[in-house]
Amino acid sequence: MQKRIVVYRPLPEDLLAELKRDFHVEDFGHLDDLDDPAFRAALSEAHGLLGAGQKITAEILDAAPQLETISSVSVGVDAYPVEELTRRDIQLCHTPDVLTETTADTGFLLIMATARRAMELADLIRRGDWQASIGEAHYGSDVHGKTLGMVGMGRIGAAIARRGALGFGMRILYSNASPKPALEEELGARRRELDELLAEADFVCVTVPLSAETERLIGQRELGLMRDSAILINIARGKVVDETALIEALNAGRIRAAGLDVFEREPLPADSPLSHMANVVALPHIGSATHETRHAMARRAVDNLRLALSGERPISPFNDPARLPA
Ligand code: 8YV
Repeated sequence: MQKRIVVYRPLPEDLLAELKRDFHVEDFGHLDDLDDPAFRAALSEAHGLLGAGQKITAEILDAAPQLETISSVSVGVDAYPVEELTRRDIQLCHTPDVLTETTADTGFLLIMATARRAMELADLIRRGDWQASIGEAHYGSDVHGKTLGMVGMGRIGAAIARRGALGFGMRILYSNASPKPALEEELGARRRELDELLAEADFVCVTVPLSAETERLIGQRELGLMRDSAILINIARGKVVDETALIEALNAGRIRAAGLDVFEREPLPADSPLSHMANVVALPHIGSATHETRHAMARRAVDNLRLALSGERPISPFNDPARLPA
């Protein structure tokens, strides 16, 4: 009997066809509502689930009694109840590595765009307001030679730090649960307590995964420690930063600008001040969104799922249900 897979995020045609050769696939394309009755019916018989972005709850797992594996088309796993999955002996897989460099590019895009006020000044041209050579009121600030403070120094954090140190001659500080001696050696990076990093950095770049420990890690107090000339970049998850406190800090000039690819609520509500503040560059969660990388992520998710459902070790498992303590 073929195992059954439910897909709730669009997959490239070639990968969908590949999955269909080995499995019974029910493809829901882009599914916004996981309460959809047809999805729930499919879940009741599913052995594998492939998707991303949607919150998977214990209640959804109850509706999927045969489920063996969830393969997420993402590196972040904050949408999944990881302990609950492990307790139920369900394998969770994700897509690290293949998106590291693209997401680091996005981080650097935000560093450059905020520092040099690229969107604000490009808008000036769009409005037809470039009437004379620009003056001090429109100057940005340098990126090269400045201090880049990485909040989190995982794969993506390291890739941004590498761009900063090797491409732009930046001094790198980082706060991370564990020291990174190899990166200290390679990039001259220095580990700091978060408070010290916030006080010293010209750019504070958040790359930590969202967890109970990191939710609202950057709040009013932390923003208050930053220099008034500093710029905050968030490419991790919106909830790592207290958005209300951020808006206040930006409005009060307590920090210079923010470059944001992620928000507390996504899509960002149109009436959010962040959507139109001059000192904010807001992107619609495009961290990994290139043709090449999204295909590579889907490829990895399909491979993970196929391996796990065939009883083999997936390429990038997130949890380890087999090693569950009794
Ligand atoms: C995607 C991401 O947007 O991988 C992640 O964790 O945040 C992004 O690459 C994600 O797949 C959400 O759909």
